[in-house]
Amino acid sequence: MKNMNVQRWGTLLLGALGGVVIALGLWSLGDLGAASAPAEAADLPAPVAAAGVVWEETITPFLSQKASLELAPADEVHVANAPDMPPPITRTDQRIVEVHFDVVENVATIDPQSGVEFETWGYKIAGDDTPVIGTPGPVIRARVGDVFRFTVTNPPTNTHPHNVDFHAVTGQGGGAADTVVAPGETATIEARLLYPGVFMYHCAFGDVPEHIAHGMYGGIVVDPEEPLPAADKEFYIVQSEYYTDSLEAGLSELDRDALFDEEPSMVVFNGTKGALTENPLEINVGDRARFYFVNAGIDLDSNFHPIGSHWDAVWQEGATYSPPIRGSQTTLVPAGGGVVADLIGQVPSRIVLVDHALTRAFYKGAIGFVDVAGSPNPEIFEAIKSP
Ligand SMILES: [Cu+2]
Repeated sequence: MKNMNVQRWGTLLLGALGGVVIALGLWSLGDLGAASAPAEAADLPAPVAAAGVVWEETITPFLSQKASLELAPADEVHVANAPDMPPPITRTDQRIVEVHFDVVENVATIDPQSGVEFETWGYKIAGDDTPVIGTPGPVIRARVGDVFRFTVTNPPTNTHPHNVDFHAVTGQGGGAADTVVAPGETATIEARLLYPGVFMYHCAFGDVPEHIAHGMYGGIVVDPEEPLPAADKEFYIVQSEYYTDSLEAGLSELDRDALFDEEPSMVVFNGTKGALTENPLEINVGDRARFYFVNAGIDLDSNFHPIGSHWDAVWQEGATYSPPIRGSQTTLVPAGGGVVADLIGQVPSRIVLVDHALTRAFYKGAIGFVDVAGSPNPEIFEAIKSP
């Protein structure tokens, strides 16, 4: 996509030149105004164009003809189960990326410590024998401009129709209208991935909050044409809510009053309470760790914070075409949104990932650990007097 880079920078240059022309025009208008205005108005500074604001007519890539596209290389990985990420897409051309999901309906233990069980619905990689409860669904990874050929199968043993709305897909309902599958049915869509970023997907069939409350969501990462700076470790985390009518051991039911009132009984990372505390993520001192984070909601915004660290870089709203902000403490992730956030392992420690609405972290499950291994660095931290 060398041509695209040239085109993009050309557009930027034209935009910048346009800004200068507008600024000069406004400046000369201001000058004219000053000549005929009362004396006090003449003291006002001349208007100038806002520095650094360049408008690009479009940020979607030039699309190679769909009929000319080949399948992505056989060794390129496009799906993974949380908290793993497939490696970044390194090719520079557009391809067809094929992904096949099976719908999962089962009963799962969503809090192993207390033994709370719940009827969970979700998605799994078709043909994958890894034991998963299907929530969150697998992460998908492709490259902007790719054709995303997605197939979903609802096994005949299931009892409900389902579908998928991809926030990365441009088309009716993000694909939901054309992926409705009753038990025993299979559907396929092809969609052009027009924007890079990290996006939510979810079931959007029937009583949509009910389907999401049972666990039908996940994330899709669309890599930009110009890759992000390399990270040493990458992780996939989904925040979500359960509305159970009980927190006791055994099967709980969906609490519809709590769902209506937007008062979840559990707020979790990666589908079960304790998923990332029983199995901490591991990095080393010096690592840049990147989190592809989706807030599936249903209802709560997430205040994503790494206790004992910083977000070194944050691509807000997961919009990776735009530059990141640097050096943030807590990033706000709306329900139905995502973020790409980096931290750097600076000293050996346990970094605690939380939704910093801390009731959710300490009482409801929105907490996870990142264990940083390596040598201490007293230049950055040391305890001077232990009690
Ligand atoms: Cu569904």
